[in-house]
Amino acid sequence: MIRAHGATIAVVGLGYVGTPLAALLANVGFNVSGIDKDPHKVRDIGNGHSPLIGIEPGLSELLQQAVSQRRLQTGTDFSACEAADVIMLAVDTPIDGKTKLPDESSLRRAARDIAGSLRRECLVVVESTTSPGTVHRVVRQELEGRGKRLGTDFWLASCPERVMPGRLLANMRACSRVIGAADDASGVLAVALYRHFVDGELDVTDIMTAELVKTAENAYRDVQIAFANEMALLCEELGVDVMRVRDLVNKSPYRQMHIPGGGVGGHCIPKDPWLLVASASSRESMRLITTAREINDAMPAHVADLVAAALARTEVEVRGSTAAVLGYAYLENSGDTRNSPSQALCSELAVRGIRTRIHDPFVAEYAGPLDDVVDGADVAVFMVRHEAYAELQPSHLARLLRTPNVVDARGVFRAEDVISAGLSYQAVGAPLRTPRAWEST
Ligand code: SAJ
Repeated sequence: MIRAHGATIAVVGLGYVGTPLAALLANVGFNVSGIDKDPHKVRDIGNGHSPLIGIEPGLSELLQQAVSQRRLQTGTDFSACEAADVIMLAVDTPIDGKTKLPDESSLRRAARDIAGSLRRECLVVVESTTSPGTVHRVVRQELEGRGKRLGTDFWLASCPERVMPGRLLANMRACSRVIGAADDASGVLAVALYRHFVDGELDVTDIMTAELVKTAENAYRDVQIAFANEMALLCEELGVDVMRVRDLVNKSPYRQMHIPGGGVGGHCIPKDPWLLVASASSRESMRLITTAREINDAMPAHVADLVAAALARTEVEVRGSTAAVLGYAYLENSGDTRNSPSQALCSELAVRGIRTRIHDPFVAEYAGPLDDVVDGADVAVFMVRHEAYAELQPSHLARLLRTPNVVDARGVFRAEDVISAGLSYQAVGAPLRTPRAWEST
């Protein structure tokens, strides 16, 4: 059935993964039922509209085509699973904000609902990123708990997504995928399924390995970013430009020093290291990965310190001053604000008594005129390298700011351009730069 497109597929969870996945599966010829607990998402997608924020090239067209060809239906109940040959789980797998422990409630609830609806032999695939060991401990347990038998009533695979906002469909088609299979038959079926829409390699392994690969690839990136951030802090102390250091380090073979900044946001990198750590017998044994998280999570507070220091050098009182925060998304040219470092920065500035005004051209709530946000502020803090900011003239900022301070957490500007406009310039990872005219005073 799977080989011949005849299969009926249920996609559980219509978010950043489930929505493009359902559209893509319908587009390659499967009959797809999208299931989500949110009736608004069900309605929007059922009408061919994507509920996702940000620009996702090709997604709206795919959704409209799938719905018009009646290959994609949506609903909130799990009855669609009864006729499914394949059920794909793409529900959220968050961590608890305080304990940093995995919150498996969505996954367990979805697995339980599937187990209650299973009426025929079915391949169950978990696309959600899970802490190593979770697919067996939660999904397989719920299915077998209802008397379903692996290899007879269901097959089981874990194929963690590798999407990126702004490139959901492109990544889903192009990226190689790791397929963790509970047994050989599950692996054969999962490969047959993914071969229909994945151009990348399909690497079959066991489920635990697949869960480890996914969480490790993101923990690895987080550690790389933390290294860059720690180097930035040292370079500020030593009065050296970290980006110059990075350029020269990366000339050495096999080096790939990442870019320091105002923090690490998004839906993957801040979360997946904690999913990985949770699989260890003790969190204390995972010191590098947990320390990297602490370093990256401390960057917004560091930017707040740079802002307070910039203000302290001018005659305004730090407490009661105003900072214009430019960029609220977690990534350049994106409207995605999940785990935004700018959110943490605003809280840190408030603790220091500094009022904030926010601008972001991609976030509807903050997409008003930039001049209104900067006009009369005591410092302009650039947290995201949106294209619109890189095109800004520092002289324009100088005309608007009440006190001439720029703090740059994302390498938006060249220091020379900013100080020649009469502004002080403090970049993350570089010494403070001030206009030459200030040196004589
Ligand atoms: N960041 C830095 N310095 C860097 C790189 C990123 O501070 O050198 C910050 C970004 O500003 C952002 C956060 O880290 O706030 C995450 O950035 P990201 O480029 O990793 O973007 P994400 O979160 O969308 O990551 C996704 C991940 N993909 C999957 O989970 C499938 C990640 O593994 C990928 O490496 C990344 O996309 C990508 O670049 O494809």
